[in-house]
Amino acid sequence: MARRKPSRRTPLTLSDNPSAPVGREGKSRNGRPHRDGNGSAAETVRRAARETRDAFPPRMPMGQFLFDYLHRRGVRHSFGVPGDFALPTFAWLDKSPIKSITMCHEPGAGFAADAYSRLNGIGLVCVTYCVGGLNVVNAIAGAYAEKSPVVVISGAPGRKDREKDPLLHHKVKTFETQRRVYDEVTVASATLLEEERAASEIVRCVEACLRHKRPVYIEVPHDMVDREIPTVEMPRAVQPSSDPEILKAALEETLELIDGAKKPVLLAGVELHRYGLTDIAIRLAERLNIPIAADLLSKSAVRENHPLYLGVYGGAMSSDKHVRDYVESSDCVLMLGTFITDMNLGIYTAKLDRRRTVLATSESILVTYHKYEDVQFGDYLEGLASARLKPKKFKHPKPHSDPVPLKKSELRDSLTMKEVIRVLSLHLDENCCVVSDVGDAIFGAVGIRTARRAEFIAPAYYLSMGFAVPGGIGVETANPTLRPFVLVGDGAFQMTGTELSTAVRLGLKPIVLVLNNDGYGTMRKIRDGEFNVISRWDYGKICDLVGGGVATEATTKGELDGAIRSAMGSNTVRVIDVKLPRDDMSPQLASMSAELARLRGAKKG
Ligand SMILES: Cc1ncc(C[n+]2csc(CCOP(=O)(O)OP(=O)(O)O)c2C)c(N)n1
Ligand SMILES: [Mg+2]
Repeated sequence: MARRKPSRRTPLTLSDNPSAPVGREGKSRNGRPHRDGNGSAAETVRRAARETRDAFPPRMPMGQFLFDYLHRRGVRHSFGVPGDFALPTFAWLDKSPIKSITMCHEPGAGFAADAYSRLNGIGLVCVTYCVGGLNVVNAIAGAYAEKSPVVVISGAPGRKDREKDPLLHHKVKTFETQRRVYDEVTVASATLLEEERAASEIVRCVEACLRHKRPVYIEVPHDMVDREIPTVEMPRAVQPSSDPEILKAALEETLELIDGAKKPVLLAGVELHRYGLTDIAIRLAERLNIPIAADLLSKSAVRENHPLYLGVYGGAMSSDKHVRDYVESSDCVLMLGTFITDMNLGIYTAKLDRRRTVLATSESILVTYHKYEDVQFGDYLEGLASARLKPKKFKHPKPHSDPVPLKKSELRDSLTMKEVIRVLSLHLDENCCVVSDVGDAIFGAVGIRTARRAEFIAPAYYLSMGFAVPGGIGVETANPTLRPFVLVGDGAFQMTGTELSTAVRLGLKPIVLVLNNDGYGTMRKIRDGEFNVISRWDYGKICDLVGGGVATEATTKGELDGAIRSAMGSNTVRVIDVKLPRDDMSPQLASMSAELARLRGAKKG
């Protein structure tokens, strides 16, 4: 623990982010061995208790052990595309209890597995060597950046094939190329070239995935996967523990800060959801009677109609002015499980002073200027929530109210992003999951305020276009009771919209709102040019192409309302081509661009 005296007001910056990339498996950023992660432990203990009862036989074919192990750790579906080097592995997948889903293109498989993992706690992608594996790297990079636990299995040239380093198809440079690329976007990797070590390598990678909530890579040579290997026992999850002295010191300093503050606020970060700790954070806020704000990545972690819920904070990108005002004038901001990203800070427009912030994550606990390591996030939260706390005086500046229903007189009004979000909010409930793509979909989604709790999933930090349509497939596969509401720009739809074909084949029923503003709208706001022009598609025709689903167009509020209502009453894929004016944008995108222009102007002056 390092203590230094604060000298003057220092803003919280991106480099304060304790959730920045960790070292590879087994090492922390400072090179010291990693202790086990937090909330994952609770899950792992539960799973281990349930699943170690039936030990593996002493020897098993590698492919059987691999998929049995993943199944015991919670994987129920795999997303991928086969290839010749991967076919023997796919044959084992077919025989396993895991259902294999073939997607149109590997990026779609990666995005689907990412969304699936966010809901299910672990997910799986199966692909072939390099042509397939390298196609998924971008999606897996996103999963790494946003802490989503995806296992990537790639078929590969055989052990025998590698002997004289021949030029085999799909090989890039060396036989290690793909694994080395993956080392940049995973916390553990293994190539299963030895029978004796294969089982322990599989266990090491899968456990690292669960522990760090980040992707891992397992390469399976085609001539190894049928071989008998000695198995290992399911590891018994050890409950990781905090250093009691350091935990005590971290709690004391935090409680002192809270005690001396008049208007603390809790920023509920995405790790609360990933590690299953949201309820403890809510208990803390309730006992203290302080408001809770979310950020874009963690939106929906706390139900939005909770009496203490303020809205989404993100500097100029905040959902409402009162959220920004409250958080930025708070004298104690408790950031619990938050990733400090430029998006969460509203692209540098957030104003948070380090002297009054606590930033607690699975990596470390930062209380103002002091960093505490060897403290488990869960222990720290529990310590805070069960401490003697004096409730604060808090009056909600804008208590939750249900979205205002459409008036008859406005049904014929043409649509804007703001109104699309309002109409959508009228329909969402706890059976819905909004899956947002990148573009104004994600900025606009900040303004979703539902009467009941709805899930929200988006690549809100890594920001890769093409996430939402395949992401919707991952969501509904992980939880068939959830109806995905896919918000996707016309540009992003042109990237992965063909995955609706997979949705139709699987009998899924996403409701896809193509936010059609004729091109790369967000880019146009930043810098316009020919490069922002894309072809005009007749988006509804996708249903003819993929042989299923029903398409509608919406140009007015009434049409959109009717289309969503009809979609919710149906059991098929729905595509709504939402016609938006070319120069329209959500209030969040408008205030972001205005603030950025002001900031730049101020600098120039
Ligand atoms: C894979 C990928 N390529 C490029 C970008 C850069 N980019 C961000 S938003 C955007 C335009 C998105 O267009 P559209 O999906 O139509 O949404 P709109 O901005 O019009 O709302 C682009 C090209 C990106 N984020 N991801
Ligand atoms: Mg567009």
